[in-house]
Amino acid sequence: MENENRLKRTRIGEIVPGTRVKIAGFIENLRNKRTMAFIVVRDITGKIQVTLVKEEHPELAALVDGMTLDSVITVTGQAVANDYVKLGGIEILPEEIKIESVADALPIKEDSAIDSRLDYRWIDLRSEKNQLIFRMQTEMTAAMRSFLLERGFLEFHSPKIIGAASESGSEVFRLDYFDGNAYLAQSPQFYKQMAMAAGFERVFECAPVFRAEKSYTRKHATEFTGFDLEFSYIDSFRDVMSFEEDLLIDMISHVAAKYGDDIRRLYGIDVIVPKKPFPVMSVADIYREIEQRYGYTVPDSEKGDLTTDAEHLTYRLAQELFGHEFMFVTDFSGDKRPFYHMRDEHGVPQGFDLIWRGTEITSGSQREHRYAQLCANAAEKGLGEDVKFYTEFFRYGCPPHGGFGLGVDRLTMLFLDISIKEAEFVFRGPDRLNP
Ligand code: AMO
Repeated sequence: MENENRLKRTRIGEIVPGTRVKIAGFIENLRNKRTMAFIVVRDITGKIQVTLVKEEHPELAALVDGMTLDSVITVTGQAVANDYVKLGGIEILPEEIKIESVADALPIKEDSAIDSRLDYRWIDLRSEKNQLIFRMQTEMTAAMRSFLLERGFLEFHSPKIIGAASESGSEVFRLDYFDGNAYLAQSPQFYKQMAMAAGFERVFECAPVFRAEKSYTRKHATEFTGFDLEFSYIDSFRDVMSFEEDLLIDMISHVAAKYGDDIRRLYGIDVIVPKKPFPVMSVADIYREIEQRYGYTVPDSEKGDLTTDAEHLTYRLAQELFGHEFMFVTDFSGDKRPFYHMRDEHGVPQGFDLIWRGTEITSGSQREHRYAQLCANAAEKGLGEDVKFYTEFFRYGCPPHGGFGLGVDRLTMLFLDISIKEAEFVFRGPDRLNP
């Protein structure tokens, strides 16, 4: 009995036939026959069949009668090779079974409507297909984190409760803060730049971002995870673009190596490692090309920026002209870009968006680090007092710098061709605050 207690749990994917094991997981399938019972148990690493000959273990046979699908059990027994067993040719012959938790009948199925699935997200997430989303996402952020740490970046943690509406003021959530108000950060932008003024030189953060946007699309959430970085002593925003290319190539190579086969098997999508350089086009050139090639004319009110339709067509263009999945877009008009982007002598913002598979995944730029110019840019946008705490960062010396923000949920959805509702662990949208 002492030995029994000491047997450690083995994850199903790590079972070696010919050994005695203890496994635990959810009941995926249950066939309770007269003389035999077949229980398929699932953990995050795989599935295995437990084969019970009832005559040999009448006490276990009685337990099986109380089992339901998705109940959680622990099984101790012998792992044996058996060519007749479909699941990896291994089965467990049980000596002991413990029912850890009995499940009620499940309220959703894999093909239930997305909103019902989100109501019961923890059940929805039990499938191999959905768990792959988060295994892949873990590889994505781990690869980017390693890439940056190897290059001397500091990981920092900026506040999410802030005293002034950041960037523009229109898209922030306001909350009660004791006797006054506070806001939820819509980007770590100002704090990334504060770190540059602090002499940190290279920083990144992977953290929640809040946007009070009433958008009901495949790609908008009110809370998402931003992967943001910033670095000093650049000569141009082109340095920032080049850095992002290297980061993405490295990250996508890691995802392809670790999960490329699973993504193809479960989602039918190839992970394609992009080549450097990524194509670059100005907004004006893209508009001209998509008008000529696809007959799409951007509405006047949107001129100088990319609409969602234009983003989709930009993907088509990237493939037709360059055989590439990515496209950097530059030369946006000044009134469509934030005041902290550096402008050239013609007033053109020194920044970019990056489009992958037809969706924007990044905005970035060289920042305006000269105090007087920055204040002038802010004033031009009518943002005087609101951003004063931020412009102060630049009064006491600040290196030239730039950076970008990547949407982690957007990257995830584009890898797998799913909506952002499925790409987030728990989606937050205008109508969704639960669970
Ligand atoms: P931007 O506002 O473009 O730039 O945001 C950066 C990236 O975040 C993702 N994103 C979103 N993802 C899900 N739901 C949303 N509502 C949403 N909004 C944005 C996108 C986007 O490209 N401070 C700048 C970044 C910088 O210049 O460093 C910023 O926040 O992938």
